[in-house]
Amino acid sequence: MKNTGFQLERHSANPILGPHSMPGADAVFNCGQTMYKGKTILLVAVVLRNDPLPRMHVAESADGVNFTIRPEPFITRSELPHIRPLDQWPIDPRVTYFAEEDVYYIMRPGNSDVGCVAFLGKTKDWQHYEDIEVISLPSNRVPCLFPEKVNGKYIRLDRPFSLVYDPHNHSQMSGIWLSESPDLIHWGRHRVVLKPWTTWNYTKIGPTPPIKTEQGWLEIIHGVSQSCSGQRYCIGAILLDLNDPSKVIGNSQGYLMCPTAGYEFMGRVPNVVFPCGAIADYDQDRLRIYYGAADTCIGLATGRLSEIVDLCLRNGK
Ligand code: BMA
Repeated sequence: MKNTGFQLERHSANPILGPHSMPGADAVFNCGQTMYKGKTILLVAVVLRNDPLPRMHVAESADGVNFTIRPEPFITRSELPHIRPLDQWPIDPRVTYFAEEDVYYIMRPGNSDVGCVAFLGKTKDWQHYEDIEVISLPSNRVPCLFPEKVNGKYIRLDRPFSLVYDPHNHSQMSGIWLSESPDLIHWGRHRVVLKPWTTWNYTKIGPTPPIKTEQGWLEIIHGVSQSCSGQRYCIGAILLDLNDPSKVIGNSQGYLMCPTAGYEFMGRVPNVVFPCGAIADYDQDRLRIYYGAADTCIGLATGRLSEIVDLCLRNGK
């Protein structure tokens, strides 16, 4: 395997959000991320000390570092009768701005006692949220939407819990799949994109909403491995073909970041850096990743967009 010394750079103000940012919070963590009217918007998962159900709040920032969390939740357990029974642990939102429709789609896992499904919702203005549909059977986690149609179809990535037995290392693993839809509700033509391939991710990998670049769709992923002290979550990247995004054309091979900071080790779930998306500042050739750390707080990590794409292309499939 090709080695890489590349590492994302942690912001000196990390953790930029956490339980300290909101009265009564036990955790402010994994967040969807996007730009709205020049501001950075994070849709953060919040666990309160005295409420058994997480909720999602909007956090806004003019400089991308100092955030204000709105006190009222933006997404709570759905009221819709076809969604509510499946919506027992609302976390991990993945936000996609769909320019053609000027709408922000939010995909999230619906955790429930009959399994984990995928939900679709949307907002136009970050004031009103609308749940739309249940868009997968269980077990399916980590659903996320492409920011534009490809060959006339909506495209999504996700991770079905297809616990495939790997005869080579006697383990089970789950990988990334792609599907397409004419209307965002009905999904089909499922394709395997990638299965776990190496030490830092051999248990499972999961996608985030892709970032368009000239060379391909940049996909920031998480990867999970297992040791005698539990699971470790790292961050990596792959590059997908622009016209056939089921085809992997680049791979960072090594991780871009693994837990090394104190706030990534110490918390509710130690040893976790977890991305739900990334923001490309094309004019500055910069990628910003707001990642959940130890399921407790949020860190900001950055890297040069072109360097990450080059790394994927250089290190290959
Ligand atoms: C995953 C998700 C994430 C979480 C991670 C580590 O399965 O549930 O929300 O950050 O586990 O606990």
